[in-house]
Amino acid sequence: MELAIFSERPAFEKPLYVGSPVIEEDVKEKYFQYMSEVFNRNWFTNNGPMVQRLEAEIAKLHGAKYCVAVCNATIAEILVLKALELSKEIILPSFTFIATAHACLWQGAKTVFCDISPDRLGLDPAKAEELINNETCAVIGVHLFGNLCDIEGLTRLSKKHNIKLIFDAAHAFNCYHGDKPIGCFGDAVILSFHATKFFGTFEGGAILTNDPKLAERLRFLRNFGFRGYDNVGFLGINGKMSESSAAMGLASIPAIGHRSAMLKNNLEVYRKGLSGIPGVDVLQVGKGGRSNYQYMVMFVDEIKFGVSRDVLCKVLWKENIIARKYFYPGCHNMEPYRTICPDADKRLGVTDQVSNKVLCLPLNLERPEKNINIIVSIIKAVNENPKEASEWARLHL
Ligand code: T4K
Repeated sequence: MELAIFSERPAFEKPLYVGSPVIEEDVKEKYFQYMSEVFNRNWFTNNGPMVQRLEAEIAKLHGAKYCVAVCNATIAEILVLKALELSKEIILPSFTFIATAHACLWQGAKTVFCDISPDRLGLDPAKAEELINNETCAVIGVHLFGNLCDIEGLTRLSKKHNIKLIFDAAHAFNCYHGDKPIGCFGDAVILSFHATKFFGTFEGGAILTNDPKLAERLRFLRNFGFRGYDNVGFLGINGKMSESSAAMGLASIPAIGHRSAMLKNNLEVYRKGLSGIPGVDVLQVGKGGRSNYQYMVMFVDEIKFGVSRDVLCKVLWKENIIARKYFYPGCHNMEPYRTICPDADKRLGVTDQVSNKVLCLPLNLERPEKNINIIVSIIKAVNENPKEASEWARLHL
């Protein structure tokens, strides 16, 4: 292929985004139907019937006794930490979206960043154990990109040291560890229903738990702390999910099987196309369980590929392929963590290596055989023309 950076026109007329929602026609139809019910009922939020139905469906899908729906996963995480009164040291990966760390700080806890294992990109339990002391109150395992972190290792660790175990499962809707859904593990599991997620409600999130007391407390906390009318029991917040979001969730549930199959197929097209390009590796997903295949993640080895991940990313953007470096540069390299955890980088070798190589590509694409193969051919062209690509990137800083 002629290197497209030499041409004025981008390879795609419209930008292709990572996490771009593709909402099926039958989902849209069902959503409008549900919304007409909502308008007829004239009940729009505050634990409405749509929210309650969605909670029941999501709890069942994930093998959890309770599901508490909220306005987004960040608030979900803050509420869990608050409900469990976790305000000392919390061990978490730095290789995650910044919300995981922010939730700890909003709750007044100390963030202790721990390294990840290179295969699953999840918290390394052995390294986490080295960071446990008398102040440690919890560990947060993050299931990234539809892969699960080491659930068994972290469960053993939390039991051994009697600390809480929370899973940030923002990317793991409908994922399984072995033959068990993710809601069977940990003290609480947090889901995100952001528009860019596999299962979206525009904005939204939920907490799964098997602990009735925790579920009850979370319900009060998401509603300002009200315990019935005229009585507030503790410091709560407005974390409620609207009926409109819940309607979108209910309308989307029947589509999840088809979505996973479509994403899995697209991932396979990428994998085949990219195999054989030196210095490019595609993240394996779904080993040891079930994935939702929500992200296409690859790693670029600068020496073998010929140019850096950043140069490749820049060329892709020029072609309207809006690749993302999730989760570069790691939370510990961003404020306020860079200031409050200045020594964290000394123990985050794998995190640094991975975050300097990672690149997510748009996956939710129609006509994958055509579109993904165009993306692959651009990556090949960069690999075959490293000098030209680097020079172009240098001039377009
Ligand atoms: N834990 C983890 C591990 C997470 O990844 C996240 C969120 C959370 C916790 C917190 O969940 P929430 O509180 O959000 O429920 C995006 C999402 O906003 C965020 O939810 C997500 N993770 C993160 C990985 O991605 P940004 O800052 O990258 O968003 P933005 O605006 O750059 O959009 C991402 C891409 O999606 C772009 O390429 C454009 C495209 N897009 C976006 C929207 C909103 C669309 O195509 N359509 C849309 O409607 O954070």
